[in-house]
Amino acid sequence: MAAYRASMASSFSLVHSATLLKNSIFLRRSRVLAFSLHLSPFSTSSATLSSDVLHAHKKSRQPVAATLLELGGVKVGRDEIVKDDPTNNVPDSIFSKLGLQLHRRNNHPLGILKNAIFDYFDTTYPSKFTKFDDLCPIVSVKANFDDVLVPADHVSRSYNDTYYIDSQTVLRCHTSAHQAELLGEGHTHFLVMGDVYRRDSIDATHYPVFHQMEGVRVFNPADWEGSGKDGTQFAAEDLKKCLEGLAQHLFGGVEMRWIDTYFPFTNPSFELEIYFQEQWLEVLGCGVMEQDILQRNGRTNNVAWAFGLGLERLAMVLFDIPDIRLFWTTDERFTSQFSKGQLGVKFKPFSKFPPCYKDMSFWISDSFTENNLCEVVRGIAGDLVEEVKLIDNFTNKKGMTSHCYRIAYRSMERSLTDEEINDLQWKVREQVETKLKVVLR
Ligand code: FA5
Ligand code: MG
Repeated sequence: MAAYRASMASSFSLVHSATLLKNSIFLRRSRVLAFSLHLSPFSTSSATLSSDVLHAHKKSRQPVAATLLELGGVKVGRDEIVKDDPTNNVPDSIFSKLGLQLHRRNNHPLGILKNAIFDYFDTTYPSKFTKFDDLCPIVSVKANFDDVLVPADHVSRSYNDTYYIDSQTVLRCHTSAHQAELLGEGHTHFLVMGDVYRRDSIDATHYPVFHQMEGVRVFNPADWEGSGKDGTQFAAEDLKKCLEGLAQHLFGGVEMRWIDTYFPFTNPSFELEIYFQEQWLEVLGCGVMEQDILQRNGRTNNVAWAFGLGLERLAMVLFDIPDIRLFWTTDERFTSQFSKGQLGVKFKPFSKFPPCYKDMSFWISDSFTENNLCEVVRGIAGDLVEEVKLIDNFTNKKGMTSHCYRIAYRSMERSLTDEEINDLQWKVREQVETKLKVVLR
């Protein structure tokens, strides 16, 4: 950790701002099935299915074909996760990421960051926090949403935002899916690190699989009595102190600010933003846990704080990683730059290939959503797609709405040929028309 300690004394600055009440799109799910993922950190499971792997650079590690994932002794087949059923919306590109557990690789930026966060908690609160990093990402709707009080009509529950295996089972969309279960088991201080899944837009900071760390700390009345504060105020202050300390530990000099926000499971709720690449980047959500969650799990007289931190966003800042897709590359020119315990080593781009832009205009249907479009594009282009951006939007006199999207194709590893891109774009146009019921212009 010496590598980043050096900068700690510099420009740490915190701007407290109580502005915007933004509605965050988080997710969740419920019971962990009776198994947990136990793939070797370098297993690529069914990675042969994903187009990004098919297009991988020659030097890359080759995937091992497998149709079964071993989940804590229980074998789960692709057919149980990717089903041709209206209650299932998990594509092969997502299935191919299950069980990879990038956060359990000590030489991967996400593993290095996870270990550094664990270190911070071990040092600051010796022997206090129990750590989990291999809880199964397949959870119940109850665990993901109900148990953390996500309202029945909340947008995060929709098929547009969450990957459903069936109507009662999802791929967790946040690590908060484990809060209730762990509280119910009697844990009062815990960290949960895991892969989470969301249907989302496509750009440099959004990817449909990413990693979160959940933290929960429960207080007893004795902790806050005598402080002159009520339990909520005490917990909120402790939470901010803890996370500011973590940011100091990881970054030293970085500009950040607190934003008041809303989550169904905390009140008050906050987000921490870090200034990166000339904009404010939201890196975590947190707050004082709703009493209902504590009470339902046997903690009647307690107060707790909770946070959910996005590992990729933090790692991008720490390691200077410009695009979230890089976390998934097996190109040695990326992987060889990182090693265990080396936090804050700056990534040196091995080469920069030009992007290729393709525009596509169509009349949308009522059911059109950008997430569905992104899913189609990813399904065809995999990690060759860098961004999908709405660049024009108008409604004509007849009430028909036209959208124009610009798709940026760029490989992180090699140059793409015109022929290859035209072929991808052709397939995208074809599927957009058939699957999304839009009319191309
Ligand atoms: C949540 O997921 C809440 N469960 C966090 C929380 C936990 C709040 C406990 C309160 C108490 P949110 O949707 O904002 O919140 O996601 C948390 C973080 O995950 C974000 O700040 C961001 O860093 C990261 N994140 C969200 N979506 C993506 C994405 N598509 N790609 C990469 N990182 C993402
Ligand atoms: Mg958010």
